[in-house]
Amino acid sequence: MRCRKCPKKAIIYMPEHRLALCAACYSPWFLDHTERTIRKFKMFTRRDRILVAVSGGKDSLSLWHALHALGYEADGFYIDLGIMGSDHYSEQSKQRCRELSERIGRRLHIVRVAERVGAPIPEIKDLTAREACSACGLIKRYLMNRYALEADYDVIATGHNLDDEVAVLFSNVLHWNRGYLARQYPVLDEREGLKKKVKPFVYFTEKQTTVYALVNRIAYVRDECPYALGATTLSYKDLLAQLEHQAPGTKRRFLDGFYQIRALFAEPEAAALVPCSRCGQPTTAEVCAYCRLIEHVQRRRGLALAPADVNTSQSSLKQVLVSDSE
Ligand code: Q46
Ligand code: ZN
Repeated sequence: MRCRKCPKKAIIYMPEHRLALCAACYSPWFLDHTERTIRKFKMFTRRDRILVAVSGGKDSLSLWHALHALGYEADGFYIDLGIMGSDHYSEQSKQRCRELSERIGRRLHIVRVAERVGAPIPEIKDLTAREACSACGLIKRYLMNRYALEADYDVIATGHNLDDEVAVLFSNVLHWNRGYLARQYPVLDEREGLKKKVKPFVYFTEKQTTVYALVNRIAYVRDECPYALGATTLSYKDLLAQLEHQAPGTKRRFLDGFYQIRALFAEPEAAALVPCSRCGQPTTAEVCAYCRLIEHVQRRRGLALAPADVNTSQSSLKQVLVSDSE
């Protein structure tokens, strides 16, 4: 098959766009589509400072690379979860992030969960009754938001792709999770201490972000996190892949159709956010879930509470957090 834009051999055919492209024509197409999504949802401008949450995987590293290539001011933010496994997952992931940081000349901030919470994710899982992903998700959301606030970034960007978003949407519809449906959107505006969050890759399939990483020789971690069971999500992805195969464009239509009616799920009154009495970050309770988790972990470990995370003022937090940067 030939490239639609030049006589070279195509490396990818995208049936949903009825488009075949060669390696040289693929990146310009991909960047153009990234830019269109950013504008469509008014995600950010070239005056904004963007913090890209990078995990070492293909989606987030491709996002960082693409935003830099488009001329945006984008730095990386890596959370070291302390997950080892047989392939030293966290170490490898961090290394891939460092490599891209050096290559594009943008700053990579690194925060270690073991230092902030008092234990790495595998130990937190053992010390609490929580699933690894539940604790991990809570910690990542908290640290990302707090870091973006303390280091004065305007927006947090994540590499969620179309396959992720559609599988989550499918699951939320299947279970009528109205609260989650209300918040499933490529842009969540800033409010009461919560930074703006955006997903510029929301219209790209996993295959498309992989091809972008390969064409641009971005080294990424291919292994999944050992806790990524995801059996249910994977079965949804398989099901949706079948539907997409039979009728290309189904996933995109499903997602766009939902975005048009999403307002139906808006909660009449979102719970008011107040500053956590321990750390000052926004929460609906007196003490936020992150501070409660830290207390639980440190009590179980018999440690004294870390001054960096509990009962500290905003100014000293800034020092503590920014000192982790690399
Ligand atoms: S990193 Fe963390 Fe994921 Fe690993 S422990 Fe679960 S949530 S699977 S994106
Ligand atoms: Zn708190």
